[in-house]
Amino acid sequence: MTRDPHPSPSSAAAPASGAAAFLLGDRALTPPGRPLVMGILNATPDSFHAASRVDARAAADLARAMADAGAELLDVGAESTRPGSAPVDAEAELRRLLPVVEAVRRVCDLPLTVDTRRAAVARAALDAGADGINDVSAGRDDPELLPLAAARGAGLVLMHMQGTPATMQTAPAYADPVAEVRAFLAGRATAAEAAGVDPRRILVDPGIGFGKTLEHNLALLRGLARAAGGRPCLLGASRKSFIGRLTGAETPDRLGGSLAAAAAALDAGAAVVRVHDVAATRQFLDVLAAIRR
Ligand code: HH2
Repeated sequence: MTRDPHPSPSSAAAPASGAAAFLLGDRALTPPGRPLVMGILNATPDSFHAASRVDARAAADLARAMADAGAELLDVGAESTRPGSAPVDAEAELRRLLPVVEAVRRVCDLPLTVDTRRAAVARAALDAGADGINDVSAGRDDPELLPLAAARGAGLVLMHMQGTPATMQTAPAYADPVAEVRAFLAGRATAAEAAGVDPRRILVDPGIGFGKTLEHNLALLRGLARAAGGRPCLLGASRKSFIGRLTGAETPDRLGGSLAAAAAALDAGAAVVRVHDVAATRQFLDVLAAIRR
């Protein structure tokens, strides 16, 4: 990863070893021949992986530990979007999120995204030092979110989801998941650009587990590069239920399967992997990338 407070368009646009460079706020990030590792912090009482749940005090410790373990970005969310989850109201989301963003910012300067579908929440987090917005609704839930990202020069993750978290696993259906996710992501990226977002600030994400069966998730992991359509891509597969469906393992025992998904991200030239296990993922990717070189 290189950090350049004054990125030039050419340095941000030059692809490095397969994965495209991108901007997160004013930071130019260049994947070093493998996906950058983004650590997950959840300011929630109910995120599906209990070890990712933090309050402000625990967030400072976890952020520091993740930085020491080799995290290159962090993502903080305050609303679980696991299958069957109900939305939290904006006030509660902000009450949970802000102290955690502030605590993370006090202990480390890593590039930081906030996982929210709400412009008001994102605005407050950007004011508190976040660099980007990770929107699992890809700008569909709040019409103010794309204009906010544009106005603030924020990084923007646009994720595919079929349905809503409350209902998405009821009966997901696709004729061709890779082609449909690719078309959706291309359309949302175009919408973001139309709202004024710099294309170098956009990452796309197939949304593993968001309105997908096991077969849909596997098709997207196989077809990740095609689904991304040439844009920098983020993959979030860490400890998700497709690993349990394949292996019978419960959430605390899904690290091995998560690393297999990280290998798929490396092979597809993904820019970022969003993970719960920073140390193991960094070591895995560093070694696998060296072998593949
Ligand atoms: N997955 C989760 C949440 N946010 N954002 C992106 N861009 N991509 C993902 O795959 C993704 C995401 C779900 O994981 P987690 O945050 O650990 O769980 P929960 O939603 O239960 O808090």
